[in-house]
Amino acid sequence: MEKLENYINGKLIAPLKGKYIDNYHPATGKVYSLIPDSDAADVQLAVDAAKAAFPAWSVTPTEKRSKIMMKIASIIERDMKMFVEAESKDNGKSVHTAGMVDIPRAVSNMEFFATAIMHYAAESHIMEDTAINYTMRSPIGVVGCISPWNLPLYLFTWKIAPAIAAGNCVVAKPSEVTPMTAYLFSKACIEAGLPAGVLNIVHGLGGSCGQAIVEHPEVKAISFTGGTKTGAAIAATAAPMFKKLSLELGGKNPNIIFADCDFENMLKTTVQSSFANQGEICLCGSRIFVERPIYEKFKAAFVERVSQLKPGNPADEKTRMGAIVSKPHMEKILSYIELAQQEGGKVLCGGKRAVLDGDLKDGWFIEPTIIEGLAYNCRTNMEEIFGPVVTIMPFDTEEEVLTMANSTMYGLAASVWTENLTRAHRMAGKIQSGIIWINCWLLRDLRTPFGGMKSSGVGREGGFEALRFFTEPKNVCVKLK
Ligand code: TXE
Repeated sequence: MEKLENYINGKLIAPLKGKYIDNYHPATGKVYSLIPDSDAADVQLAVDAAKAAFPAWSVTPTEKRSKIMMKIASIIERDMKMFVEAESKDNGKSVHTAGMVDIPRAVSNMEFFATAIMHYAAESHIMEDTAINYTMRSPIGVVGCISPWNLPLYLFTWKIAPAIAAGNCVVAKPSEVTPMTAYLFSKACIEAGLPAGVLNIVHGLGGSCGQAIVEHPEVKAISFTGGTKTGAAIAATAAPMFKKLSLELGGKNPNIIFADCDFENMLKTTVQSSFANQGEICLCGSRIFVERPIYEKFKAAFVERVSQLKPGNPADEKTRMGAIVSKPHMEKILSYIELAQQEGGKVLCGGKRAVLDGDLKDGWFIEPTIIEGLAYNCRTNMEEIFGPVVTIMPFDTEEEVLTMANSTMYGLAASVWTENLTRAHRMAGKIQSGIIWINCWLLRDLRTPFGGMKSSGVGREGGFEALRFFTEPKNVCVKLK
């Protein structure tokens, strides 16, 4: 049984106490590797290494930092097949999704911030002939990056890349549910010649290893992506320690479809925005609102299209619906399908655990599920399910659909489908989300501010927003006479 190792001070090492956690293969439900069950002592080693590396790394010329990051990106690209298969096996997602989304985006994340840092300049403000102000932006020091299981390497690198590009040294913890590609990433860092201690990856549980990172007094900023509840727990620890916090949390995103939409394009994309990555993307559109004149037409077409989406072997190139990431998460999703029916919902397709054959018979698969007939403000429509489950509801007016769309505690993303430009802009102005897609979904420009409002998070990632988060600004005012 393969035992993963922590990556600390440039070396792959075992957890100090020699304790390990089972790592599962979602498609078979079986343990296939072990990961370090690290604790505060391992985190201390990582913080010491990061602290020791910071003085040199923070003054390393940006061109040199950039070159090493580009080298890491090229190694991932060279070993694309290995990373794709590892991601698929670890998370349960199809090799198609890992190969089209996760790993290429991890490469893009490294390349984007390796180049962004070369163009990142600070501001100056001239007080006529009295004084010159300039803003110095320097790296913070040792920062913590904690990432989730749904897009493992994609979200892991989305944090690490800007952090090290800006000259910080990192103590990172991937999800204990999907540690494999972070482990492979650490080997790529060693091969690329990333100096020891610049990045340290400590594997382990959130409550012990993750908590130890968040509460460590020498970790000056925390960038977290995960559940809203966990985000609140992290904020409760970090806020009184005045740490910088970036929190990318849950979502319950509306997908608003007007009768004048480009129907075929909307339908194709809505299948994607509902069930991509088994619905385990915080940006998925899980509440679908359809203008009444096309509600029945949409319902029939959507059910017909989704009924063809069969959960299959994630390792098969043809599979588009993989396994759910863990048994507890599969049970959580199934419990929400149960709840929806108790709340009066009608399952139009799916609704059950899918049982495959052969060695996948114990795998964690759920049929893509569509439910109608629910009140817009019932629990099923208010709480994040984070699986292949969507609800559909008709609406009659813009005011009505805006009230329903904005009624949850979340505010991450939304899609609006209409050919009426004025209406599109009007809706975008009134929807309470950090990201709004008009006639598209998951179309991403890495320069844009990424994140949500309300209980979907604090702060923004992406582009110069991320470099601003990972630097400390200082205003210097120089009198001229
Ligand atoms: O996330 P957690 P989980 C949502 C989704 C899901 C729910 C819980 O609804 O059902 O969150 O998922 C680490 N201090 N999203 O359990 O617990 C943990 O080890 C420090 C949306 O996977 O938030 C992991 O590395 N760290 C989300 C990371 O936090 C802690 C994507 C995420 O774990 C910690 C995933 C603590 N006290 C789930 N507790 C999105 N926005 O995309 C846990 N961790």
